[in-house]
Amino acid sequence: MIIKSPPKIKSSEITPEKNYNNRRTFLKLSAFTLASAGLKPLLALTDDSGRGKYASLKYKKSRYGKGEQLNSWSDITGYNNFYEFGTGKSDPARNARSFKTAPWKVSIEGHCEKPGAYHVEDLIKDNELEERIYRLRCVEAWSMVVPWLGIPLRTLIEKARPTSKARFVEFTTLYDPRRMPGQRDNILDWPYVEGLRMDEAMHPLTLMAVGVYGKVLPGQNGAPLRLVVPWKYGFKSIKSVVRIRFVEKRPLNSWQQLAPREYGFYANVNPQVDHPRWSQKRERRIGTFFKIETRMFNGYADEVGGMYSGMDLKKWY
Ligand SMILES: Nc1nc2c(c(=O)[nH]1)N[C@H]1C(S)=C(S)[C@@H](COP(=O)(O)O)O[C@H]1N2
Ligand SMILES: [Mo]
Repeated sequence: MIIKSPPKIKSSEITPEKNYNNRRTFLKLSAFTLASAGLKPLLALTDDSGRGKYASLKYKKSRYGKGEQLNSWSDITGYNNFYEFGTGKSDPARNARSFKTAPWKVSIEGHCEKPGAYHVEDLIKDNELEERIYRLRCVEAWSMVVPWLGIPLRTLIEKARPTSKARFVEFTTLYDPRRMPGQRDNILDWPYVEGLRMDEAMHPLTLMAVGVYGKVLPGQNGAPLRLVVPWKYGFKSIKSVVRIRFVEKRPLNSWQQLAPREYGFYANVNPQVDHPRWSQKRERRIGTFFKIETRMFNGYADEVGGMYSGMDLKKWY
């Protein structure tokens, strides 16, 4: 993301103070509870340092993205947006190096029959993983091709048994400024929040990833668990998720909250709808020189277009 013009809005000016404080307290508490509960170490997905050695995972190949030219490991793990670890593209690789992601629990909440706090390795078993090669198109008009390892979010949602009141899914990143130094600056109203409509969340392309290039996700890519929604701008693909909540109302995602004229809820890749400060018609594939045309829904229109038929995509950007 580029933050030039508006920023530095205090979160207290946007969110009613009371909500804001409640949210903070809740997340601080849960981080504290997890850290002090003496949870069993994660074996399947991480070594016991919490990161670093990246044991190879078991996974099956899938049909997605065959024939695409993959970006390199060093592009994918060295050029990142993860503002919790700094705003420069090379900051996350440096600052997330010592980020401990084991143990890690994910809280499933809201309108569902099986809420609870789950170890990440109980939610996603490594023998369930598949490789999905997806294009990732950042709102800043660059892109990459990434071999993710994950499971469809749908699989996880079905286990939670959402009720008919669940119309949207809200995702929240860890809030812990001691471990995520970027959260000491008021760039966004931390923690980072994202959301999907239920049909988008249930779409077979929507992935929860725990790995990349056959290895456990490095910190800078959103370890230990991150969302991947390939037809939407990259900011929808929230990293280091600690909470998944089934809600009735459309969640207010972090970038929309910061700059609602620039970033919407849907954030579908759309070359026809420019960002107010730059064109979205073309993109630069990281590692290449010439720009390429951006495709509607990032090239996934056949699969996902139907979910938006009849919607004015200029209005619902
Ligand atoms: N929590 C969190 N998630 C985030 C971000 C962030 O700053 N914080 N950046 C987003 C943006 S703008 C992009 S383009 C992608 C980048 O993912 P990658 O670094 O794995 O390529 O992560 C998204 N998820
Ligand atoms: Mo992005």
